[in-house]
Amino acid sequence: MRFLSEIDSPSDLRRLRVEDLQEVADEVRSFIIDTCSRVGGHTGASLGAVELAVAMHYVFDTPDDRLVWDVGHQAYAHKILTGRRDELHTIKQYGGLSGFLRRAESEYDTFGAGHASTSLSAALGMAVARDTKKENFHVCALIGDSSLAGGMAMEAVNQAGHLKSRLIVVLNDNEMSIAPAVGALSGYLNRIKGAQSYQHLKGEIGDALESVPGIGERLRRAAKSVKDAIAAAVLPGALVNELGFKYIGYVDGHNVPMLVRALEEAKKVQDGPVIVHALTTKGKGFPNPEKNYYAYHATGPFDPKTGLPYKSAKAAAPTYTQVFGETMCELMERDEKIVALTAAMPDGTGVDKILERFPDRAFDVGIAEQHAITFCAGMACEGLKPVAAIYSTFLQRAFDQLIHDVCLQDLNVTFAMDRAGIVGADGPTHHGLLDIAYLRGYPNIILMAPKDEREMRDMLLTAIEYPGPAAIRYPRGNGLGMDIGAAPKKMEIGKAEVLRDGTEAVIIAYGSMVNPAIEAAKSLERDGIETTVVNARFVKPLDHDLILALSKSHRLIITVEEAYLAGGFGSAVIELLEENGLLDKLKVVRMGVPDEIVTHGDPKFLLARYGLDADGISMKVKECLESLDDEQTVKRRLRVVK
Ligand SMILES: Cc1ncc(C[n+]2csc(CCOP(=O)(O)OP(=O)(O)O)c2C)c(N)n1
Repeated sequence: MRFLSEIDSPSDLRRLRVEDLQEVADEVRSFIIDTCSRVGGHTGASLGAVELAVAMHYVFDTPDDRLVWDVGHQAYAHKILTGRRDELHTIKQYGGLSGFLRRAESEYDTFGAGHASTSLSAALGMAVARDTKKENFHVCALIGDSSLAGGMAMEAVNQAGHLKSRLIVVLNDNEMSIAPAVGALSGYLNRIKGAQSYQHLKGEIGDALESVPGIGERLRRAAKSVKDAIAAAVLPGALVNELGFKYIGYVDGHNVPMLVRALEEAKKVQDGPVIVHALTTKGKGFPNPEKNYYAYHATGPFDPKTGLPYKSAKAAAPTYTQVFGETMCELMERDEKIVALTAAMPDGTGVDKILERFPDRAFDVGIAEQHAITFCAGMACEGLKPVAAIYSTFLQRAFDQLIHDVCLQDLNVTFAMDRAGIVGADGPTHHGLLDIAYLRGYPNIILMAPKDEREMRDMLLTAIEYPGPAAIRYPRGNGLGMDIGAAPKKMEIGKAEVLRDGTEAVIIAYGSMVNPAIEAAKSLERDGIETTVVNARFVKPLDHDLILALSKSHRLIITVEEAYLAGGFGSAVIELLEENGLLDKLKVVRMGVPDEIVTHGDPKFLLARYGLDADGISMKVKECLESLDDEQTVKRRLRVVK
């Protein structure tokens, strides 16, 4: 590495000649491929933005000038150039670099990200703060073509065009989201690209008019307005101008000198926002990209020569996502009112299979979770049965739509919340730990979580057949390997399942925690402690009768959930006991995630850290029983002393 080993900060980069920058980009690209082939990561997304990162750090005086990256998954080159090169191999691992941007990680990460479409709002806020404080730095946001279509980004465009604050927006247009980009905006961007030929047309018409011999001033002015009128009619970039943005482009997003020139031009725009439209290729430089879906977006470790993923040792059980997709296809076959929806995550949610099989009844709405939910509400008003498959963390975006448009109107919409719980390597922005709390507090909706993939199939049918809103949460990763051959059955709503009977304590587990609870109970049995284990199935409505009965026959209840404790499943149990005046009659202990940010890392390790595995649960049961014994001994002693 002729240059890269000497670049420890962007000021080292800025000492180089423009002519050397393409070679720097090549070195950065090789470095990303080498590192990601060993540890995985958002390889394709980051490879597409290498030249952009080099040019932006060259042209802007970072960190004084502010670079704001949307999502942050494409920012590996940015990390490499800002002093984190030698740590890149730790990315997404416990204690290592975040896979996204974090203000705490570097002064060059001006705004934390992970969710899409935030960069323009944040950058505009910074620009306005700069103007208010009479400071004079540049603010430059980088956003992908799909994230630009997100509602929030559009809201920011609207305000930016109105405010006329100095703001540079780099559009990283690779025509891809995780899957191919969808929507009318994507078509619009394609037409801008086609506008190169219109530009020629515009030039030719203008030149022809101007070359008329003896042209007077009026005719020249008329010629100019004809030229502009034709240009406005045929040049789609005009829309950008109408919204108050200047437009520079398009530029080859892999040509560093050209990008440098475009960004230098953008810096000169003083009177409002400017957009630099860069065309890039996702996975640029990835080995055999055309053969390899892995080039696009994110990868696990792969062979750097072939680009192919290393084979995993044994065929694992199907994932919850796969079972969801297959079950939906079965149910949609039987009931033509069922429709499915994803917000830009067709393969992540299993909706890809549904889109293939039922292209007219499945929708990818793009990165538009808010719209997605109200769109479902509209379909439900007309008697369809929409199922929105959205990760727990991204559904947070649509909180008000969920409440105001779906629950308040008691509409039949099913929320299939994939990646509920600790997701692991993607970390705090992606953990799905809040959905119980954010859904439990409002009437009408029912909430459930399956103990395994077979139960998920039954819950899916139950939710779809339920006439109001219903949500199912299920974790990332493989199911338990259950036989899923039987057709899904409707379940009784609000009914829990007793899996083991014991005398000493009750463990009431929700969803993904049922299996560890059973394992814990088996290990406790070996130590002579008999516990009752309940698969709660529903947090709303709770199985009141069962929980109240168990609270009368046991002295200890332990609730376990893979979610934040605040407002979670255990809180619901405590509320029930409190309402029935039972809280002082027994000990209730909640296990879950405390009030802290859960970092990134191996999910098994993170779960163990919070005691959310068989060992953690059995230890907690023993600890609680011991403390109860101590309390009772003390009470007995106190009685004797009295
Ligand atoms: C609110 C939200 N929804 C979904 C995602 C998942 N996601 C991460 S990156 C991505 C695609 C982004 O596409 P684009 O903005 O074009 O950037 P590219 O990856 O192509 O560089 C999606 C859908 C997310 N991060 N945030």
